[in-house]
Formats: sequence, structure tokens, C-alpha cells
Amino acid sequence: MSLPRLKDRLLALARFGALPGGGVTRMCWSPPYEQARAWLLGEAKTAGLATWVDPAGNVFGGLGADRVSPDAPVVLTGSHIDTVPEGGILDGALGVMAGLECLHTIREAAIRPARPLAVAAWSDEEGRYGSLFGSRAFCGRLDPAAIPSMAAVDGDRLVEAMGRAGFDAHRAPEAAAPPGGVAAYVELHIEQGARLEEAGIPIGVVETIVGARRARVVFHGQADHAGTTPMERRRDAFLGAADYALKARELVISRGGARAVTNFGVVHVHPGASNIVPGRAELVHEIRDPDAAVLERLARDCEALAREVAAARGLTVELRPISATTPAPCAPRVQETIEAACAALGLASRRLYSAAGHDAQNLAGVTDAGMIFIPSRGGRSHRVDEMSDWDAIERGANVLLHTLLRLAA
Ligand code: HGY
Ligand code: MN
Ligand code: MN
Repeated sequence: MSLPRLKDRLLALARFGALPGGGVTRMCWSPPYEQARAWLLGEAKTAGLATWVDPAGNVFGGLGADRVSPDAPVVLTGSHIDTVPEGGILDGALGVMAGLECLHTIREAAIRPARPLAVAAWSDEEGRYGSLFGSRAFCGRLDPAAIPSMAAVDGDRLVEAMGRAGFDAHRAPEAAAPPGGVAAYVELHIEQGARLEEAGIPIGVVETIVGARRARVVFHGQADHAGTTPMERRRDAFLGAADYALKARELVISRGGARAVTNFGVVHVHPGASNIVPGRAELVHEIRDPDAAVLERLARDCEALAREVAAARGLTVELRPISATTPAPCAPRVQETIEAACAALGLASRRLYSAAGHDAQNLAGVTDAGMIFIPSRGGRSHRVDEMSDWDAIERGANVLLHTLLRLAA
């Protein structure tokens, strides 16, 4: 495995959507993303791989495979090259570039594993238009009826975004892989948290990946003059949303246990002028937990809380689910293979759950799937200063290489 070549490719990919102060914004289907897609296809061809793109926009590079077929089940690795707004250069990119580097190394060494190998770049992992979109389509979990209404929070529709990139969104379900086409899946990813770094452990072996619920919570009150309306007569939708957010956070912490988390990353106030009492306030509320039952209970409790807050403030509230991913256990076989690769490389490893969602949780539904984590500096991610040490990146890529060779033997 060549760290200089991997580093060059990671830094080259980081240029697509690069921000002046560092970091990247490269949303799926956007111009920087489509330029990165074309560049990735070129790099995969340079590495001597067969390349193909499926109807959901997933990009593949194959070694001994030019498609996914049950006739020769493929050992698959990969991740995503889309980013959050103002994100880092490693979230997703590391897994795709390290996977490409591993297959490039295997081809150069003229090693011929018993099984074909492939690396994937899954579309819209960050879920701008629909959570874990590309891997969901590949795993046959995309509901065709939902496609026309799938849209980003700012209203940009999936059908239009994919259309601008030359894809027909209605054909995305055709990306579903044939049953038995994938022999195993392993993804290298940054931890995006601080547990490995604080424990001084170089490699994380993921046991379970969290589930996440996302919903729009829309409070309706009454727009009014911000100067002439007496305070006691106002039906202020924003105050309802704020009250709900603070109480929902307390609810999740007190009733969810140590691994439950919640976030309000999107807030819209309407009409949105300083001299109008907000008539409408919209939150996107996210709850995560590695236990499906806990997640379900918290989601239900928060819905009841929203209605209580609205009633107490003379408001109404709309609850509109956006997405729900289920927690996914990783395959013991893949976890053990990763640990054997670490032992062969003299690297300590530790099992842990992933507090971030990943494409591997879809692949876990169709094959034995697992993940390898490397430490994130300060646990920082989904921010422009997200980074890992280059020797940590090298260790992760080497563990991925040895894991792939073992799975493909
Ligand atoms: O949000 C997540 O957990 C992942 O980074 N998409
Ligand atoms: Mn992410
Ligand atoms: Mn990611």
C-alpha cells in the first residue's frame, strides 16, 4: 500500500468543492460532486480497475469484476465522496480512496484472490435528499413511491438534482444488487469521535451502527406586529419550537441512557422579519441510539412532548417524519477478520459502536458487513478542521488491505 499515492489522491479529491479557509462542501449531484465523480472514474481506470456507475449514481471500480453478480460474489469495500456543508476532507473520502489504493496495490502485486473485489462510492450518504440513498438503492431498500417527494430541507427535489447530473431518479431502484452478489463488505472510516484517540487505540472494530430518526417538527402560531401586539396575546411559533427543543433534549438525556443523542441542526422561522411575531417555526429534529427499541420509545415520547408544548402555548404542531434508519449489527465474521488483520500487523484494536450512521448499515442487510475505524484528531468531524494523522491513515489502509485479502481468499 502506497501512502504517498493515497495521500495524493485524498488531497486531489479535497480540491473538488474546496473552501477558501479549508474543508469541503461537495453535496451529491452538485457540480463539484460530478467533477469528483469523473475524476474518480479516471483514477479507478488508471489503477487498472473495471468501472461502472449504477442507476442510483453509485460508482464502482472492480478487480476481477465488471458488475455485481451472484455467479461470482464480490468482496466489496467503499464509502462515500459526498460531504456535509463545510465538512472535512476524510469523512467518506478515506474509505473510497483507501479502497481504491488497496485494489490498485493488489493488482500491481499480481495477487489473484479467489473472489473478485470492488470499491464503491455510494451516492448521497449524508442524506441531503434521502438518508444513505445510494447504498439503500443498492440493497433494494429504496421505495420507488417515495422518489417524487424526496427533497433537501431547502426544497431542492431529488428528481431535479439527479436530472441536472444526468440521472433519472425514477430508475434508481434498478440499482438493487442481485441477491447473493456480495460475499462481504468492509468499510474504512474515521471514527468521527474521540474514543479511540483518548484510549490510545489505533484501530476500532465496529460492532453496531446507530439508527437515526429525522423529522420535521413545525409549530404554527399567528404572525403579528412585533410592536403593537401585547405580549400575552402573542401566539409565537418560535417560542414553541425553542421550548420543545430544550425539553426534548432533556427528555432524550434523561430517558435515553448514555448512548442516546439528539440534535436540531435546521431551524426556519416564517415570515422571518425582525418586526413580525413568528407565525411558523420549523425544526428538523434528529434522535440516534444503537438500540432500536430505545430509539422507537424516544421518538414516540418526543412526539407527545411536541403536542403538549403546542397545546400549552395555544399553537398547533405538525410532525412530518423524514427518515428512519435502523441500528445494524456488524457481522462477527468480519469483525474477527479485521481483528486477525490487526494482530498480523501488530496493531491493538478495540470493539465499539458507531455513533455515526454509515452505508455499512444498509450492506449489513444483504451480506456480512463490518467497519474499521481510525482515530479522529480531537474527535472532530462534520467541520472543516476534521483530520486524522497520516500514520493513522496508513495503519487503517493496511488493515483494510489485509482484511480484504482474507475475506477474498
Ligand atoms: O450523520 C452521520 O451520522 C453520517 O456522518 N452521515
Ligand atoms: Mn458524515
Ligand atoms: Mn461518513
